[in-house]
Amino acid sequence: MVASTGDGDMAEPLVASSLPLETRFPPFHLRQHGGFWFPETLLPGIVAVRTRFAPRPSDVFLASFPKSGTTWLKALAFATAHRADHPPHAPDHPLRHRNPHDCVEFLEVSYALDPTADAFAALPSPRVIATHLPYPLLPERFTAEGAGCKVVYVCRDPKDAFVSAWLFARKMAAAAAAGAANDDEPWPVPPKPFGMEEAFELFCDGQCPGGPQGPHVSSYWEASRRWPEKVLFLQYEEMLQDPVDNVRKLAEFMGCAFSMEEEAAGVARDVVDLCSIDALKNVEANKRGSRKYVKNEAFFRKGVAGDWSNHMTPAMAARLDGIVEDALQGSGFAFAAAESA
Ligand code: PAP
Repeated sequence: MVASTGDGDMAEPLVASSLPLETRFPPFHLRQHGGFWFPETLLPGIVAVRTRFAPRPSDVFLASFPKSGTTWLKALAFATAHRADHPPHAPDHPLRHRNPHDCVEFLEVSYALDPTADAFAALPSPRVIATHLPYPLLPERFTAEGAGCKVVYVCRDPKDAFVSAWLFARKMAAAAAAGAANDDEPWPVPPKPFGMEEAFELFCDGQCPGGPQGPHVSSYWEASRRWPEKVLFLQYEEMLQDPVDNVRKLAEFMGCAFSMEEEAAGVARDVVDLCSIDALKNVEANKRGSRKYVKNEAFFRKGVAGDWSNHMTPAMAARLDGIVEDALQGSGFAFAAAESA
């Protein structure tokens, strides 16, 4: 697989097969690029984003390390940005019929599907677009000073992000096994049980999709300190504690703060209710729909803080906390003391 690095026509092509390879985190082969691990199939998209994506000053990117609250943030930001056209209490609201990942697409996934097209060009402004890319790999034209674009980042306690990622990977591995049994499309990583210990070692070493988590988080934290008007840094656990206040923060940052009339009418609360995990779990498209590699219901599991304690030993928790703490050292950000469910 060869893709241009996108730094101009003369740039060296990026040869995926020459990048470090990790084959143990199912269901995709991972390749290391720019210090982070990505599904190999995404590399052409990651490269194409840098050359082809044409940012608009009104764009809002929703960024996250995988399994940190992306689906929820997509729903909240979409409902907030489009509330004039789609009031949150409306029975035909898109989020009552569609999965949040269909309302807000991933930049690099879209370009990976067709690196020559710009699927986002047809979207009306303001566009809300998601990414799992770390800050240094965002397109330069997007992050450049004066570009006007904004980023909302959500981070999550590493232990809960790990447990969520491991269980999600197991579901995808099971789908891979079923696909292999049906002699469907071949899966890159041969299906086999994905044990907790193996997953944990890989996650601790950063050899997981988007990994390592610590540098991913610190890249956005530092950007949010440097350019607070451009990068909003949210925490999943704080969103769980006070979702309405976080939606207000989100709306204000996106340039569409709730008016006094909206506040009086409880619109922020309506957005939160529309996007609650229980409401989304009940949407037909989320109950029965599926995507290429996984059922939509897999995006809505527990949605709580502290579920790690049902899966990890205290020693594992301390080890992972220590790894992420070390990575965040000197950044000025630290995850709050661990909660258990
Ligand atoms: P992604 O990276 O594949 O897009 P992402 O949405 O970031 O996944 O993470 C999924 C987690 O968010 C799941 O956590 P869990 O496995 O610990 O339960 C999922 O349950 C949780 N989640 C999804 N929707 C919501 C929501 N509306 N409110 C709170 N948490 C949610």
